[in-house]
Amino acid sequence: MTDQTTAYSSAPEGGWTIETVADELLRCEDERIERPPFTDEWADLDLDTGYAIQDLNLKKRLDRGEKLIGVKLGLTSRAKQQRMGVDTPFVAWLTDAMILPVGDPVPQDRLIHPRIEPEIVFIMGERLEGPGVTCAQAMSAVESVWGGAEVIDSRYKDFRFKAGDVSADNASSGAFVNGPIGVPPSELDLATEAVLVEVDGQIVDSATGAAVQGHPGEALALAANDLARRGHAIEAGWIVLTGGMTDAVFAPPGSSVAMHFTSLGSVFLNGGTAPESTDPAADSTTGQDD
Ligand code: 0L1
Ligand code: MG
Repeated sequence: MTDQTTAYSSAPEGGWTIETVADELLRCEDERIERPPFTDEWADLDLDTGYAIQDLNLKKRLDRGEKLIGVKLGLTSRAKQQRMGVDTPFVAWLTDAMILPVGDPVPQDRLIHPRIEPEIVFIMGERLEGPGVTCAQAMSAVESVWGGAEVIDSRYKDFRFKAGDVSADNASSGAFVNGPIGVPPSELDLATEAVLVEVDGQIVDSATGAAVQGHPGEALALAANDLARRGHAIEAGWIVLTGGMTDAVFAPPGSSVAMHFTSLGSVFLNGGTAPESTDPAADSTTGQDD
């Protein structure tokens, strides 16, 4: 893990430190509370500081029994970058607590304002370690390719954040589910693999794999190279979510969302039911907050 924790802990800004931001983000996640971005008060909370916070919270997740199972990329497509107003792709952690079993509804009882986005997903056959990894090298380490859906959930009100906020927040991690078909990467052209996003019976968006850094393998290479900077590699057997191909769609209770891939099958998700809340005014699970 990075030693930035020590570096920043003695220099709080706006009263926040790496440790207190990490604690607050996990508390917001556990208690389903949304809050303003920390950069409103801590202007120097940049991407790398966010990574230090993310790493600290990974340690806490592992300490409480979660297992590290892979990584996810954030903001690898123009659609996502434009929507969120942040143009820096970045990497975050996946643990087994984020797996959504096929057929389960969106877990509204543990999320604040979930949104769903289609993803090209890799399962790694070999370890991949940067720096200097190319797209071709990255793809040769992939065992299988899947279509998937990520249920993102920001701890920030209205999903308003800067790069440091969102990297600290583990890239709005919530849950993810893989589709029904996994194929060796040699069996399809990932740049032209398309997805249609359907909400309540209407097609609302579409993209191809090329939306993700020109090719999802580029995103995988980016992840390996970025993680190398942080002292990590992508391990064999890990799952890699390469980033939302389109903007994410709301997933309120009662909604029905499907991601239809050309060759990788369809992923269906239903919005489930509204969680019980003791404080309805604080319950933001409709997600219609921006
Ligand atoms: O909340 C967000 O949209 C940031 C995470 C981005 C996830 C992605 O691009 O796949
Ligand atoms: Mg995503």
